[in-house]
Amino acid sequence: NVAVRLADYRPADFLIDTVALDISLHRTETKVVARLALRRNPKGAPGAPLVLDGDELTLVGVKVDGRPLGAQDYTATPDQLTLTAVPEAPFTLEIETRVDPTANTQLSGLYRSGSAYCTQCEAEGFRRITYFLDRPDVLSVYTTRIDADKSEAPILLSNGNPGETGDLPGGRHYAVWRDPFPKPSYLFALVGGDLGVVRDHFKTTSGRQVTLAIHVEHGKEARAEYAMDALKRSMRWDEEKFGREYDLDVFNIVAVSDFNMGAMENKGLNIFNDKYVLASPETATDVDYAGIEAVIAHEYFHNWTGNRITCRDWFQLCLKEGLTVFRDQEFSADMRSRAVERIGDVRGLRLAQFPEDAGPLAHPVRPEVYHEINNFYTATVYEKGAEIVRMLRTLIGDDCFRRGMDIYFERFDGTAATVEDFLSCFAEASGRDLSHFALWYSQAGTPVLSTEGSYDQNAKTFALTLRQEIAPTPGQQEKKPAVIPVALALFGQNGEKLDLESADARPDELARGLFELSDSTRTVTFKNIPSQPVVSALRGFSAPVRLEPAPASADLEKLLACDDDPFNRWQAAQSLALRAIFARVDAARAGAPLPSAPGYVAALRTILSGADADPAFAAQALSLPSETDLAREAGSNVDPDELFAARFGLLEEIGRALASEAEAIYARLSEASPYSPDAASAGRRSLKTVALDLVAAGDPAKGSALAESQFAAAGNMTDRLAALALLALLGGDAREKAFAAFYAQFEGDALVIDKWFALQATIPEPATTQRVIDLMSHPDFSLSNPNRVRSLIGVFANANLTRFHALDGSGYDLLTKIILELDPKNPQVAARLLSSLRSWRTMEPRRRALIEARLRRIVAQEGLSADTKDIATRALA
Ligand code: HT7
Ligand code: ZN
Repeated sequence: NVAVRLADYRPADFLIDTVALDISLHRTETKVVARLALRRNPKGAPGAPLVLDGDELTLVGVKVDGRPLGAQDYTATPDQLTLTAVPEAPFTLEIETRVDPTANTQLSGLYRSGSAYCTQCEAEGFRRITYFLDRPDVLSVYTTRIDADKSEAPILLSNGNPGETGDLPGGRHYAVWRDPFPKPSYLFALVGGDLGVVRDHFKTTSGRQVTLAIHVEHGKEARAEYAMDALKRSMRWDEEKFGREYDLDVFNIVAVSDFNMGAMENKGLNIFNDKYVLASPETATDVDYAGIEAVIAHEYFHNWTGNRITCRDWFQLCLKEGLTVFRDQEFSADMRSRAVERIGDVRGLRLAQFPEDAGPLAHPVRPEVYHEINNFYTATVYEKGAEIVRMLRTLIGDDCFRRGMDIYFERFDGTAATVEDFLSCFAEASGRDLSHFALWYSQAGTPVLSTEGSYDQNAKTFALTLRQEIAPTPGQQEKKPAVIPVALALFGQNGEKLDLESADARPDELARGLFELSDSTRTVTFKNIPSQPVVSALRGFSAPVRLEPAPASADLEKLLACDDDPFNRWQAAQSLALRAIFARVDAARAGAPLPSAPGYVAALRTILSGADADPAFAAQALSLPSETDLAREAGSNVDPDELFAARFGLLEEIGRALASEAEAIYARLSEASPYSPDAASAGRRSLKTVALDLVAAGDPAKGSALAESQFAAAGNMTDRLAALALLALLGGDAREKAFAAFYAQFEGDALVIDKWFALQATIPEPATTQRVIDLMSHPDFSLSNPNRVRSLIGVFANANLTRFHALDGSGYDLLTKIILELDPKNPQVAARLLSSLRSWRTMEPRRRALIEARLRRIVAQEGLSADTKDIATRALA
């Protein structure tokens, strides 16, 4: 694939005002007739030929203003249709193509999922349906007529509002859909199939009645009720928080089981991976429920941030994705616990985005070049993009932020906008020059923020120096200081919060406890500080940076006890845990006795004893950093075996020390109550799981017995899966019995069997690699289904560090073989799987060499897709 550069952006040479699609669904030969009303774009190149994008298309015929064109009038390949001589006045172009949905294993364009027909057009899937100006700045009004065999596809859906329907000869029928809102082709969607439906209604603030429908596999209707509830709550929330109403008469959601990502925000017709729609207490965990709520909200919120205002080009992807992630995070925070949501979001950012930003795939939130756009739906664009919007709100304040959003909606509605357009609204609302802040969009890499304090006993002053540094990233050797909002508090020796007084800061900074670092360093000297204070920095994770080094252990213990910022209380516990684990790693390397961690254990005891006040928070604070967290924090020379041993050793120490407290909590929280997915109940269940894990860490036999009975008696999937996860870790007969019982109970329920695959892939034992290989031959596994691939292979590669990184290279060999087999079928999923090797240079030398050899083998593979080649090439650069 050729490089596409932001600097080369030019407006399209033609505009397409209306699109009339006539689609006759057929399993292998779907007929597509597209009638396009075209005119020259006054902003385009005068006299330029009309060049339409295609991808694997079979052209049947072309007409201009109703006149069939001869072969001399155009050139057509499966990937492009060029008309050199077109009328200067507006004209209609009719194109007839054939597509084969059954052969479409890429799941982009028109394809089949089960017995249904569905589409996925973002980013460049529409060109797999018909030739088009398949770019987000060409906005058109669509009318779609679909016809199909009535028994095969009684339900026919597309974007917009429903129009005429009727029967046709030969057992076929048709439906017409009209979408009055101009949209880019990536938001087009179509579904045809025999599906069950759950219906509801929503009345907007201005009185519009909207019919809501969620279409699912027959028999699964009851499992869509939570999604429907989440949808209604999302619609209300967007009205209340952003003044945004829904704008069509209907809102349809369709759940399909074959989907490359989580869901898609097509106008009025969202298509979802069924994992993010279907839930029942027996089949879905609390984490699944929270995921459904977040993804339903996310796609719904795109109706304004993405659809009504779309992106000028794919470099602006963060404009819709970062902003919409920010909005869905805020929604979840309002629906659940704000503190726990923030901890979860930051954990997600550190898990996926920090390694991306620190490795060979690092790119700015708004990239400047891409070879394959599908590879830029990344944690950087989404999650770091959301953090930028959050920082903007932090810097200008809630009121200015809301005013800026109002200006954005008002000014750019119906357009394809840019990051500059977005920022201009906040500059106007706040009166601030945001040009320096805009660097967050163009500069890759995670800034490292450090604090250094110096207390003057005589003057009663405390001088705090903030410093930032950013390491070079691919293609960006020189870095400039970013604008970093640093939320700060100082605590006295007795845990009291100190007033902030200083001549070095603006009054609003002192009042808000929010200091802007926009140069490399800044020193603020605080007055009237009675004794050496404890610094709580980056409160609420006020910027997506690494704070290094963590405060001294004594300070962390104080913060854990007294900080009124729950995020930093949690962070203090994590930092203590990291210190304790790395002390064990260092001792093991030196052959020294392994140090214990009495301070950390005592802190955890305090958390346990106060856990009832906020069980969800306590569960987070009591949890050790994951092995992946440890690998990231180590940063170089990573040996997963060492990290596993040190972490496990500390867990055993904690489990033994806190056995009675953990058992008591476990017993108390095990009292039976009916399942409810609300955040408070989920919080209690997560604390119960942490308590059970602690009991097992201290006394595996006791833990195993408790897990076995919890597994057998569980009234919901959260408890059942938590018990199974523990049994999987503890091993032995109990494990195999439980896995067999689980399978027998849920056989045929693919989303639940995905959990069964995933848990087996995480077992940290040498036999697991062969187990994964064997499971790939299981009748329920299929390389064609992305959810299966992610559950078994994705989990093995990303969450089982010791086995995936086995020193004999067996884990890497397995991944390589799968990627090469999957790549011709579904390059998007293959490329994503390969991204699990992105941090290969942080491994210790033997593993590094093993991975490099596999990456070279992949890149040398003949016929490799553009998607996988792009990731492999950049990973090796
Ligand atoms: N905007 C959607 C992105 C998406 C996607 C991108 C590439 C290939 C397949 C895809 N499916 C969905 C989803 C979202 O972020 O809301
Ligand atoms: Zn999105």
